[in-house]
Amino acid sequence: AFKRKEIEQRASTHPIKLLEQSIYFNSDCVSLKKYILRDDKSGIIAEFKRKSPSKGNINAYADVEKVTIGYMQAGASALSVLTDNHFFGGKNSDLITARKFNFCPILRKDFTISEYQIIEAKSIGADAILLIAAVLTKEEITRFSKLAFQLGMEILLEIHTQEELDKYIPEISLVGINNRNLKTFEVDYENSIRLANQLPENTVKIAESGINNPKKIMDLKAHGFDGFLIGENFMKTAEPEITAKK
Ligand code: IGP
Repeated sequence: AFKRKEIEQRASTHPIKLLEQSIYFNSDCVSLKKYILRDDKSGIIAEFKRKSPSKGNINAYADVEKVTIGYMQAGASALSVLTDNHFFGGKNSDLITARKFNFCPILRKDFTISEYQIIEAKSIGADAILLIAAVLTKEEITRFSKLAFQLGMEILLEIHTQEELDKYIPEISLVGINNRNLKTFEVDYENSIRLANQLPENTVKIAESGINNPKKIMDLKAHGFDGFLIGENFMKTAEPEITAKK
């Protein structure tokens, strides 16, 4: 509910007309799918995350420029930047800064529940947005993806359960399977592998959350995952950009 309030507030100070004048709104996006599938890259989407509901403070005052440049130098395929403030301490300006200093796909990580946020994502320089099946209807997923595609962005659809799999639509080519249950914060890889096996062959499969060592990446890769979304394991250290290199 407060997400809606927050959006309403931003919509009054930053109306769509203004967003549409941003240079990023009028620029082409970089394809997340292409970068994940490039074989000279790790498949890792490195996430900039200041705090989280499960862990509290992770690295509240981290420097976006330093961390995101370091992530890319360490071999990440793409970046994910949290812009939700309430739960994750993120802000739109974090993504804008990441955009200024990096040429690579950037995923805007937020709880997207309205069309306004999709236009906003494009205007701050995002190449892809996350849609969380747990909080959206299939109709909303269809409508929101259509708008994102019109703006040249891609969708990463996040699922965690069998029921959420029914909200998948074939227009979406990237599916994220969250290893972590957003309600209990429990991490379950078996669940992710089971769901991945049920996705169409041609979807790009991203394993999300709780990944904290190279062996897990190898395991998940062997089970058909193409991409790996990693935040906390990098961010919890004083120098996330150095940890990512290891
Ligand atoms: C990253 P981790 O455990 O590596 O920090 O997880 C990412 O998967 C996680 O931040 C995430 C998330 C989300 C955050 C997955 N789905 C939805 C906000 C909203």
